[in-house]
Amino acid sequence: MNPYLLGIFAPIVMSILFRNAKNGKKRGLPVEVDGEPGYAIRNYRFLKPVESAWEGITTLAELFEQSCKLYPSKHLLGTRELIAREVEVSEDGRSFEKFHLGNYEWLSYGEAFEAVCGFSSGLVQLGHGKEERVAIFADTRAEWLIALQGCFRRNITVVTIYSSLGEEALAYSLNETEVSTVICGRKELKKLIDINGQLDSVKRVIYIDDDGISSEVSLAERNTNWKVTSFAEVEKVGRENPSDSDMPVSADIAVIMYTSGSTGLPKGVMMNHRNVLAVVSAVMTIVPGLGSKDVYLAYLPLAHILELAAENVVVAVGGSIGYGSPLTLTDTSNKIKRGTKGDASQLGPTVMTAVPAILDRVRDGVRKKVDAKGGLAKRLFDFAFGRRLSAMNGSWFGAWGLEKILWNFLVFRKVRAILGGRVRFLLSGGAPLSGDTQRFINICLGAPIGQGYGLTETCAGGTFSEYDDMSVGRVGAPLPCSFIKLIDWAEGGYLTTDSPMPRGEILVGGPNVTVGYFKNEEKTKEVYKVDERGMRWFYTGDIGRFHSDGCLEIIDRKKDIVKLQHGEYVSLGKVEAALSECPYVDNIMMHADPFHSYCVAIVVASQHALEDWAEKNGITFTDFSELCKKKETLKEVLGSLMKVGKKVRLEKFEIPAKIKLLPNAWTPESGLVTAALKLKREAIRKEFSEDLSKLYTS
Ligand SMILES: *[C@@H]1O[C@H](CO)[C@@H](O)[C@H](O)[C@H]1NC(C)=O
Ligand SMILES: *[C@@H]1O[C@H](CO)[C@@H](O)[C@H](O)[C@H]1NC(C)=O
Ligand SMILES: *[C@@H]1O[C@H](CO)[C@@H](O)[C@H](O)[C@H]1NC(C)=O
Ligand SMILES: CC(=O)N[C@H]1CO[C@H](CO)[C@@H](O)[C@@H]1O
Repeated sequence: MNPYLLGIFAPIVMSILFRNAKNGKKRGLPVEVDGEPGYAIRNYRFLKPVESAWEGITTLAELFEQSCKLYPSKHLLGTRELIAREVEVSEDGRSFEKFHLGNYEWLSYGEAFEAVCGFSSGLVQLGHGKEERVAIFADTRAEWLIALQGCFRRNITVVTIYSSLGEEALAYSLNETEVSTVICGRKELKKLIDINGQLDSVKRVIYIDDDGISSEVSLAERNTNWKVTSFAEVEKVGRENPSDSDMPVSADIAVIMYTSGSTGLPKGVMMNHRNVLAVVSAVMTIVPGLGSKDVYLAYLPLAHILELAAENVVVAVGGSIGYGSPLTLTDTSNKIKRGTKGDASQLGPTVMTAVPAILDRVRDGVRKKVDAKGGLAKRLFDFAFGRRLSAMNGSWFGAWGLEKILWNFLVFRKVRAILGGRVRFLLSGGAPLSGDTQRFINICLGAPIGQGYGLTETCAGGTFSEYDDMSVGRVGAPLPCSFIKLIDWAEGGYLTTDSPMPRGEILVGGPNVTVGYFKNEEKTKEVYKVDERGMRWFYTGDIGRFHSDGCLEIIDRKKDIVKLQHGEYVSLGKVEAALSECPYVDNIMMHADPFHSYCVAIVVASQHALEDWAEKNGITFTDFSELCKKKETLKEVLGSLMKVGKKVRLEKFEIPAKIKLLPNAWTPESGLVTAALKLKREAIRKEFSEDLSKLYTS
């Protein structure tokens, strides 16, 4: 047969066969207990939850040592050489710090193992006691992983803290865990010095050598009674005075991970080696063909379980980890000197993790660039994109086979180059990814995205949507290390007997479920429970439903459901999602309580939509915040919300009766939304408490 014809027809035939197979594929199957199905749902490939993918390996320390012995001369940890730090001044006179970064310099597995053993022995020399805890409070970098593994070899529990955590939360978590040694970088050292009066238990600080850190070091030496040592020094002393390792067992606590609670102070989630190893084993089975050829770009916070698990997965298979940062990721990133290379194009990663906010940014960046080019380039892009989209939608007339190759070469190759051109798998987690962005990345990068749903409390275990599942909006079937079960939540109107799909609160069980909250028995008992069959479950507070193929979809959040005065329930999240379709809404937070019969909302106005409306209707104003206060503006926005609400069939009591319009967007810096741009309800309620009560009284 003519090879060209084969090139066109084979993919079409394959796609038909595949599509049928995919549609019928059950990815989650019922767990049968005592012959009774429907107890919980498991991954279709594994009868029992996976605990360790490697025989005889029960801790992360053993897993690391195994890889170092298997791949001694392979690259493990890569860090970019800093060529220069420069200050660029923009046209409007503001100055920006820019980096000129060079090649990756690598430590092999063998060298990394020596560094880990050195650091581990160095801790002993420094006087760090056997049962004391270490905190790592630093950006993602090679030293972070070395320190982590160094601690594991001594059976030391590591406390992790987000580097963006506020002062109060920082002092609280270090104090609660009685940390005696803190490992930090330059800006973190500065924060520690600021609150040193509140840190009763800290005795030693190990700083990672950073350009210009010496001023903070001398400040610490003058103003605190900490013993301040550099990372390199600890490692050197350890190499000169090696001590035997003191390996943990699988039930020993590996990490206490502090997560910001939506209310009040952070909570420390205790994870043992068994928990993390189960998740590492599970993730390994779901990334297709992961092996020692893979190169991983690490830039998300290691204080987040997703990144910690991902890096340990790469170590487990003998891959390489190149370090970067969100601000130097691409050639056009904020801190990259113009004309030099970003981390991705320098490294050429094959596997990456991402949070939705970053992928949204990539998408918007590409769209903007294409729009700016305009003309033929834009038309070509839109055409190619449409052709690939209809192929993805399952149409035979879309761009398959040779046409796909053609568009990839002509159009999407340039987009792929943004992330180095070699990415073959993307792992997304932390928040739900919009279907639109998922499709965009699928098409432009030509790389599948696996999406995870999990929480710190479940050690990132939960569900995972597989790369060949082309549906959007669902979070997939249980991970091989997890069981998932739904239970009735009658108050909210969600029942496991609902048709066509069972609905209810999502529970996660399996070896992945963590030990509980540190020093917080009460809260632990509230959300971790053992059922009548002896299985331990974490109560997520999320509401989901199971599709017939065993995949989960998150549909609501328990905490966000409020009962009104007359007993009607309002799901704040659902209403917000529906009303955000209103053109005047940039962001919206619904508010309801049991003391009133109607809802109110805080709305961040979309500036250009409102200004367009004002112009068309001859409404004059001097600045946008004035426009937001005008009676007629409020009336217009309320009317529009009503219209959208009716269209999507919201109940009357679900549509806000009164609103407050805000002129300024909510950003993570303002503390009102998370880094993934999720609403922080408590913070917003606090900030606008006066406005909210006015809405109910006026
Ligand atoms: C590891 O450390 C913990 C807490 O310090 C201790 O309870 C446990 O027995 C240690 N494990 C081993 C194997 O020594
Ligand atoms: C730290 O903990 C001690 C008791 O363990 C307490 O007295 C002190 O107030 C705490 N400090 C902070 C800043 O929380
Ligand atoms: C693809 O399918 C989605 C819904 O499943 C639809 O909204 C969209 O218009 C379709 N796109 C094309 C190009 O067929
Ligand atoms: C600590 C914990 O949650 N252990 C559970 C892990 O999962 C197994 C089942 O595979 C349970 O028996 C344990 O209780």
